[in-house]
Amino acid sequence: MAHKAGFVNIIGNPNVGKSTLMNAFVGEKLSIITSKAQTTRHRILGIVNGEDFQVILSDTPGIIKPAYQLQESMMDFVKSAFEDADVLIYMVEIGEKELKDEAFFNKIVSADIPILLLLNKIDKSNQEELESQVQLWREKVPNAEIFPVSALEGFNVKEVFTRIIELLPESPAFYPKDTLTDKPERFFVNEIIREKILMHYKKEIPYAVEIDTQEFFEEDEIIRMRSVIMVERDTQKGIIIGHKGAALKRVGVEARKDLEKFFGKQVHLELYVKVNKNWRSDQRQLKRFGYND
Ligand SMILES: Nc1nc2c(ncn2[C@@H]2O[C@H](COP(=O)(O)OP(=O)(O)OP(=O)(O)O)[C@@H](O)[C@H]2O)c(=O)[nH]1
Ligand SMILES: [Mg+2]
Repeated sequence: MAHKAGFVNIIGNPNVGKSTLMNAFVGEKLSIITSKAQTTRHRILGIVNGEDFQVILSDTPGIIKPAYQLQESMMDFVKSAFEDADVLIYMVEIGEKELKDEAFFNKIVSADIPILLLLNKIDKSNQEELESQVQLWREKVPNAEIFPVSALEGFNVKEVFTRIIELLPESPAFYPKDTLTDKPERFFVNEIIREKILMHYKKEIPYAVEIDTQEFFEEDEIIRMRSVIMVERDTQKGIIIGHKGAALKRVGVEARKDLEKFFGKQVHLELYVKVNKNWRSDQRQLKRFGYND
């Protein structure tokens, strides 16, 4: 059989389960997952390699109307995912009625590449609701093939993968066959720490935070890391640290456990908190943190 390879890009509203799906395909926790919207801020590649195929998946941020520069950059990642897709996965969740951005939606319905519309979280649904939802999306996106799935429970995930392989063009691999992602180690350190921030702080705090891992030294027995948690204001710094440092300590302990699992090695993690006023609206800073590239 001829070798197949191509880009399969996952887009959709925030919180529908895009990252859960990518991790399920790859079999690794490459993308962080939380119950909060706008968990994913980057375009993250997850590569599945087989003897005669290479599927290059892209997880992307949920589609929103941008309110500040960081969100503009997030939506640029989504736009780029339209440009190089061989197959587009449009993920919606049970009960969802429309994509929040009409321009993106119009791009999907007029796309000339195969579209797989994945109706996710069907584990939360029943037969009757499922049938009416499938009907609804069939009318809205007539150019798509519809698959009801549960990314969380793995329902229909294999079947979708088989269909992806069928749809991929014949092509040699784009990346060496042992490649899993395009992101460097420090990126995953940042993300694992940010996941703990999303989990443990409320309201605007997680959205005002960016992580900058400044040191990553791998020794024989241990990896030593030093990361800065950046916030926009002094009051946010106080909240992150918490009474007698307890809140920050919890983030550190939980992140270290996950980092040890991710890297398969003992980890020493030093965390600092720094105020960096308005980093979310500063083009130069955003570029430094890997947005706008
Ligand atoms: N019940 C159920 N929950 C799911 C399923 N897939 C994902 N979730 C949950 O939905 C929430 C969001 O999942 P994510 O994978 O982070 O969603 P996302 O689309 O990547 O979100 P953003 O990155 O914020 O755009 C998490 O709490 C997941 O556990 C599913 O099939 N069933
Ligand atoms: Mg995500």
